[in-house]
Amino acid sequence: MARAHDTDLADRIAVADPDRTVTYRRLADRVGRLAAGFADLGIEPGARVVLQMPNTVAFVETVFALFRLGALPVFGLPAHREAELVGIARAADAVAIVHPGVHQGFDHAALAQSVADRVDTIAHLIPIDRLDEIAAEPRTHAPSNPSDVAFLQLSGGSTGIPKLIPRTHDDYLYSVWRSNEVCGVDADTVYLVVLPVAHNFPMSSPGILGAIYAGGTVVLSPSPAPSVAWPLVERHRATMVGMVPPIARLWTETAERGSAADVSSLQTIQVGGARCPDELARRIGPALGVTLQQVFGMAEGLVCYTRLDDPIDVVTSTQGRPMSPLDQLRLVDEDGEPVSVGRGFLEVQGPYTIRGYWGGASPDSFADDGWYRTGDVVEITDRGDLIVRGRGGDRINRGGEKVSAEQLEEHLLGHDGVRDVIVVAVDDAYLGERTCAYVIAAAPDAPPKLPELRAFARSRGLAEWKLPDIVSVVDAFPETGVGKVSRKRLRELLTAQTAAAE
Ligand code: J2J
Repeated sequence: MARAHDTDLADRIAVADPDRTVTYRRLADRVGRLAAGFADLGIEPGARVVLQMPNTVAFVETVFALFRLGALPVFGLPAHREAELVGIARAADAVAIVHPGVHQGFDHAALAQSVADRVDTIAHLIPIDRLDEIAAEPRTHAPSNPSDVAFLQLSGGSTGIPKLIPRTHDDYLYSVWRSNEVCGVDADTVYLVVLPVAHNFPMSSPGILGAIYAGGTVVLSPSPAPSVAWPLVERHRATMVGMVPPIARLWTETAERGSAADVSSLQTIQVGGARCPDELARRIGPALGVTLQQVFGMAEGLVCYTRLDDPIDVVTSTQGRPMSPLDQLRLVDEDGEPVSVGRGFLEVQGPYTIRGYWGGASPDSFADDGWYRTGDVVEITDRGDLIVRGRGGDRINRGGEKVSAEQLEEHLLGHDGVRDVIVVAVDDAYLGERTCAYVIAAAPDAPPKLPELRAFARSRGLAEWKLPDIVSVVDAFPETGVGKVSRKRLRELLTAQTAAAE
């Protein structure tokens, strides 16, 4: 892998956003000063700090400063609201929240304060624009052990009690290093971030850590919209970008219509987070003049990539194969028994896949021998490539953002007009899946309406993407055929009924 010599690196651009451009020298200096500043506040090695930060240079500086100190960033998202942040902060016993103040018209300072009011361990609320004031004279901090937990990621579709994912320095670095090899990342790579940067995909596949590890450049876009992101591609000559399928569709259609922006520097577009329809996959390369790379990954570990030199039909119809020869996969049926056909629920173990959540949450997510149960139904081709066919009905994949059916049901059940509710995924041409709440009304003559239930879920402190898209009022749920009403079985039956009705 081509790496910049250290002497050259100092003056190269490490990170840029629309407002700031920072060289490696400046980044290193700033990280040292912020690490000292966090330590002066009383944040100790091992302490957890919830980040709710938009796509800016400050995010990168803060994450590296916490790493330097040995404190653990907990990767919240700007879209999270009170219910999520309280759950995350409690599960992590967090001592601080770093927030953006007023951002896109929303008062995150007030949100952080209400979280602090409810979570005793929170001692510091740090607005991003006060990071400068905190910064102090750099000093040496005791190095972390490679096998220490480096940070906590969030599991997609967490229920009421969030599943926090403990990733260690060595496991994550291995995944970043291997990703760089597979994705051809080197010192000439200019990696553009258009997804929320705290997601595992833009962090590590190969993401900002891959680009920085190789001495390349990271460019952070505040939005994935072509009108915002393409001028940044042009200005920084971005070579690589990772996105979810709905964004890929938007970029492809914009390019097919003909656009004035020059995006010819782009070499690779990675698409993952949700299933990329084959039809879209075939259009991306020709429309944007790039190599498409499909990525099937998860914050718990396993990441699969199509290879840059794979035959075009493999690239457009599969989600690739594991990045490491040490990743082990097996397919099982609903009861966890091995299947002999090449299709089933995927379970995985390997050098960078976790064997348990933080604090032992959700033990059912792991088989008795520690393998991670992904919940995804996949098919493995003769060549060893994976095709994602779906997943169990507990989680909706809304254009890459995951929604826990169970969590939304719990919240909607709190509404006076709802006697019972089951949340399922319905197919959607743009997002892949949308959220449908089947509701049995408390008063059949006055069933609750969609806007009312959305407003209610919002008032309970849920992120916007988790609010129901569709409400369907029914008199009763289908018979499950078993004595005990299993919500899992009901979700499956309703999903099947909805699909049949389309
Ligand atoms: C179908 N489903 C997919 C794909 C993820 C790289 C890329 C993505 C993530 C991510 C990530 C999919 N086709 N190509 O962490 O490093 C669904 C699966 C999976 C879940 C994980 C990375 N790519 N998925 O999306 O933790 O259901 O990670 O189990 O957010 O997304 O979600 P998450």
